[in-house]
Amino acid sequence: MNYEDTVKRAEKLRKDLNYYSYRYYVDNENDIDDYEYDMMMRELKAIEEEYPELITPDSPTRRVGGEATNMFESVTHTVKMESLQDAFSFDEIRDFDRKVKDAVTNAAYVVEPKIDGLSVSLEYRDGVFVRGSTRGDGSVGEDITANLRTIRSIPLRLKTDLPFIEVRGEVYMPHNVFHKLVEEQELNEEKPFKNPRNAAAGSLRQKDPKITAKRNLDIFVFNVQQIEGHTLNNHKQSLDYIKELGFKTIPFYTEFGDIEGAIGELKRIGDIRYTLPFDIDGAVIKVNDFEERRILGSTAKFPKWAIAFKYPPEEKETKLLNIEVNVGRTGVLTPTAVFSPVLIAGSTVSRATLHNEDFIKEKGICIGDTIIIRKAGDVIPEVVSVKEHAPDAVPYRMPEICPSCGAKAVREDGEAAIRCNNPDCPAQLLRMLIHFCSRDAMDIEGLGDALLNKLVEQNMIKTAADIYSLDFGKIAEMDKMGKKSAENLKKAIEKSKENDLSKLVFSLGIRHVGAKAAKLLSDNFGDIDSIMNSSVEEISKIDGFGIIMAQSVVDFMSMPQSQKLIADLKAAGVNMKTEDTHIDNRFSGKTFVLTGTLTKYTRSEASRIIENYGGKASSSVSKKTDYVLAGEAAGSKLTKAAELGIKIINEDEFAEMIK
Ligand code: 0OX
Repeated sequence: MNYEDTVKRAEKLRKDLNYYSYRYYVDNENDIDDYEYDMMMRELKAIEEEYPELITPDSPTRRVGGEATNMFESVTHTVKMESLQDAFSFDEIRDFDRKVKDAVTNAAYVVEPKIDGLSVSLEYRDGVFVRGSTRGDGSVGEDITANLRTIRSIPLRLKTDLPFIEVRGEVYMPHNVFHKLVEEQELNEEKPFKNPRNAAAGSLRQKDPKITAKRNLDIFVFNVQQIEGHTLNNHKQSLDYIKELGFKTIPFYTEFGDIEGAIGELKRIGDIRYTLPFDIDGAVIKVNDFEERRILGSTAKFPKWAIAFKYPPEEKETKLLNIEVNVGRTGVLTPTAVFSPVLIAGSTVSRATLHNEDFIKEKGICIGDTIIIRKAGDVIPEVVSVKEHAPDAVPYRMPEICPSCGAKAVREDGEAAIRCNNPDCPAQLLRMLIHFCSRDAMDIEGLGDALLNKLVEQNMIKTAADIYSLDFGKIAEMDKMGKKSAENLKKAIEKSKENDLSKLVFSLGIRHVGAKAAKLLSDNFGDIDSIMNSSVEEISKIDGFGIIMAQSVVDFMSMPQSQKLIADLKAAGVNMKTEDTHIDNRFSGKTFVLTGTLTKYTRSEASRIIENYGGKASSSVSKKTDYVLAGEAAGSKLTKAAELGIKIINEDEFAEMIK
């Protein structure tokens, strides 16, 4: 391709990629398959690498590329980013309407949801995104252009080359993205974000835009701050217009001729608020007409033509029927409030954790009390307070003995938890077994809580390995069972022997090791013996593992009971290896030697990858060696490889080879 053609090709790729991205992230339409999209992106990146002068600010490659900064530059907002006056009742809304009517007659209103995120300004010159900033104090914010570029629903180029426009929007984190992020943070033993708003704030103020890029933030644009080259007369018209320009506008905005219509819409939004896939913290009523807005003007703090109605967090009253104490897999006694079912923040709940003894004491909770329930972050039910004590209320006391085995339950110094330390506690065994058989673990259909309970009670199961030597004749004779069910159970147990190693590792119930961590362990080590023989140092090298998780694995594997359990499971024929992840034969006939300290992979992981691609990992360098993968502080093997003229690669080059 000659230079002229390359310029044209880059332009076309940019245009097409921006178009498909808009369709996907704004319209929710997938017009192209991921592979084709990735190939186009790769081609554009290659062109830009060779001809950096062809990089434009609206290139889709710029979304993820920005460098980390130490400081955000300040941005003075030409048009102030005002905040809103709040109202907490419809009477306050009617007061607002009266004040509006004192200045203008027949004002029409637009009502829209108030997204619970972070307000930002986006500036476009000649249709190209040139700057994005935070609201800050409304007058001066911070330049976060690089971070905003990573948000796929923010257009880098508008559909019209308008001379200038500044819009305002709210950056937020959708619920599904938030839940996934929290799951990952828990897996990595990081402190999880409390709610989607905090998560969005934390992600947007990242000094490294690459982190923001991974957070899948989104935006709703709700205002035109400034515009040149086009005239707008009212709010509704301006939202319709910016939607045409390619912005993802606030999801619904409706015009009403009078305040009662607007109040009806506030009620409607209130009714659907828990069905939306993002958080709102209210709804906004705005005077529609711009000339009327000008007449109304602003106070020092907020415009007089708009008001935010705040919905109270939904709280419900209910009766505390009981406090149940359960013994967890690790022996901790956890109290749970059981109350009359209530519909709250979108679903019916009847239970909430009471955490521990101190929590119950602080709130003064007694069985029979009328309590107030709320959903923390609109998700997890929690007991807010006691509204009224039952007439015969007595302060609740946690049991001093384990409700399952009767052993003394102890609260150790400095711990909030009360624990049963009896290793033979049937409740702990039962919990362990329920977990062992659950879907993400060994997935044994038919071996549910009730049957496991019976099997434990009848001493037919003392450890998880006993599941593999059950007497199905006896089971067939048990209440509610029969021959057919026993046969099906036998089949399900047999089938579970073939499970992938990751399921087995998860089923062991190692503290801090969830399904994802179990998968990482099995992918990295390949078989149970390698996991058992690994050190804290080796395990903590796995991306996603911290020291506490690694230590927990090593502690578990060093316990004689764990070793016996694994040996018994092995003897019963349970698979102890991960599935063959052979992908292709790109390393067929090639021998690699690993040397030095690797930072991206553990040694066993790198070896497994090489083997998965048909290669061989060897420990000593010889003429037959094809590659030496050298980490930090590599020693004699590296010297020998250099002498023999063997290709030496670093971890980045290795990563490229296995892409
Ligand atoms: C929101 C939101 C915030 C524009 C002029 C005064 C306040 N969070 O969704 N602010 C405004 O209005 C601004 N509208 C919104 N929808």
